[in-house]
Amino acid sequence: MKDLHSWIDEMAQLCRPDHIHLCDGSEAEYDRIAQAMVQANTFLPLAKRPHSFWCHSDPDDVARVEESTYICSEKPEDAGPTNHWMAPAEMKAKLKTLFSGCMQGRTLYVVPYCMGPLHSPFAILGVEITDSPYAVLNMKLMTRMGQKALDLITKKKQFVPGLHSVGVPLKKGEKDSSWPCNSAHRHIVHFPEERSIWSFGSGYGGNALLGKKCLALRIASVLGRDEGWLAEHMLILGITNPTGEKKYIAAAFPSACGKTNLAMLTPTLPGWKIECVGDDIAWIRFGADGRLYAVNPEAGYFGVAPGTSMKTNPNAMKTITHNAIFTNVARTPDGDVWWEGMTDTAPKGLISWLDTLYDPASRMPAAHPNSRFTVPAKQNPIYDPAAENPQGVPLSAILFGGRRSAVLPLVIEAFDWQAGVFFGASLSSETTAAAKGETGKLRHDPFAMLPFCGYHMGDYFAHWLAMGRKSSADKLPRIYAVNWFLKGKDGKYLWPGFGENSRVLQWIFERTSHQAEAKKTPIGYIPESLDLQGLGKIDMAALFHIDPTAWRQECEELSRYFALFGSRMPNALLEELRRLRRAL
Ligand code: TSX
Ligand code: MN
Repeated sequence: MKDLHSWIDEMAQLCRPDHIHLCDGSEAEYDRIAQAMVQANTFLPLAKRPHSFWCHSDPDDVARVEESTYICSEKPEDAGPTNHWMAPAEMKAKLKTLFSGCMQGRTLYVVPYCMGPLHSPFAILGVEITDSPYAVLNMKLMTRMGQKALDLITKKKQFVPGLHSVGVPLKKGEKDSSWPCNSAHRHIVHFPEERSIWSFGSGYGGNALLGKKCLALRIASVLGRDEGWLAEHMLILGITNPTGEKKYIAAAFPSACGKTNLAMLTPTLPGWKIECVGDDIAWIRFGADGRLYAVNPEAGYFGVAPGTSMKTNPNAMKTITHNAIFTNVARTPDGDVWWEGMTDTAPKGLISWLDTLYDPASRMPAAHPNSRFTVPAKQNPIYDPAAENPQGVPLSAILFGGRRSAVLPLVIEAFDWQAGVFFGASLSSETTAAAKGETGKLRHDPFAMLPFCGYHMGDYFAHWLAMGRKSSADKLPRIYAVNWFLKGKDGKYLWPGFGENSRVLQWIFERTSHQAEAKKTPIGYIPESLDLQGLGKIDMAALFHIDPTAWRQECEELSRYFALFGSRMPNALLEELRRLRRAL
């Protein structure tokens, strides 16, 4: 592994910053950088939320950029058909040109960080070099950042290097913009064999906070493949029944399915309790007892704001009352934040995410649909006591969920691990207005990992199958598919969702300890019954209807999709598909 100081020197010579700042992660450092951002007009302190700031990005820099995201493995076939690829040497040459002198007039921040609890066997160390003070502060909230991580890096002589620049050098005396970025030359690049990250041109979210999607998913998925563990796009929650028995569940959902809401669920079932380990990423490996254990590598939430309210997610609302950064939300004249769905009606005198007086007649949203809050996870009132357990938490169940208005029932249990891997590989979701492109179109997103797998997705499926062969059925978590989004003939949602999902979690909880009955269907096991006490009329027949014609079509579609992965598509999953076809 590279020596930290020689790497910093090399990158500084390439980027030519005016100053270099090695981050210690202290509160004082956070406050100094935030103050400078207030001076520079990037941050606005929020009168209604202590130690919190509002900011907005360039309108061209509002989301991850999949079209500019690359996996530069030595061989193109190791990146697979679902990733962009370029030969590493060619990409390196391109990047060196882009990064050459890109930090002139700026400060180069060295951000040492740890993903996972500091002394956990799961922990992975990283160093992000960035010229974005916004990235530094977000990394402080989202990771274990600073001196302690640096000490571990020095001791272990190991870290994942990540270079990031907004890509806008400043001439002497030139005034900076409030959100510098270089949208025309964006590159989010991963070198899986070298285990390094280079990100140019964007200051937003996953493009700039390299610990999150770049390290904890794309690079970590490669490490997991090589070392026999899993890096997953999953929430982790703890669930306790009325007699005090506790279990842990991990769940993968594509975007716009309410992953953060489920991670922080307030159960409507009396006596049940849910606590939050993580809302986005799970690193999962076997313990000595043959069970799978999960840690959340992150230390904060970078959550989508719109739709978050005291009704949909009271715990998130209580988490973001202080020490938060709000990006691209609207703000009120009295120094608070607002977004669509936060309250039924918009406050008067709103300032939109673009920092102009909001005109409700414009029919544009006041907050950007991908606007975010960044906040420390430990502020969550239901932060799980075991969330920082260095050994992780033992998983009893793994859920795969999508937004499907038809076909997929409310909940279904896989016959076994292999059938569960088939559930994961089959995951798809209907697009919403929040994403660009056509609304209501079915998009495949196997394991909710399509944008985040750092290698060939066919090999990834094979890795999941191999993990299942390392233990026994009684020790492995049971696997479920869930779908909160079924609609009736009238176009209305059939299931109330949100806190009522605790009724589905109850069935799953009890299934994993042989306390609940199930009926066998061609696809898997469905509940014999659910506790529906206190709910209005629920059309259980529609929620659990399995339409053979629709399922045959689903099989046709999956067969076409799986063909994309060619010879790397595991036979076992094609066999699952054939078995399902026969059973229908
Ligand atoms: O997050 C959601 N969850 C999971 C909650 C733990 N959402 C929001 C998705 C967008 C991010 C849901 N939306 C859920 C859900 O379970 N279900 C639905 C669909 C739905 C929306 C509104 C109602 C019912 C279902 N009810 C009324 O409008 C009264
Ligand atoms: Mn995510």
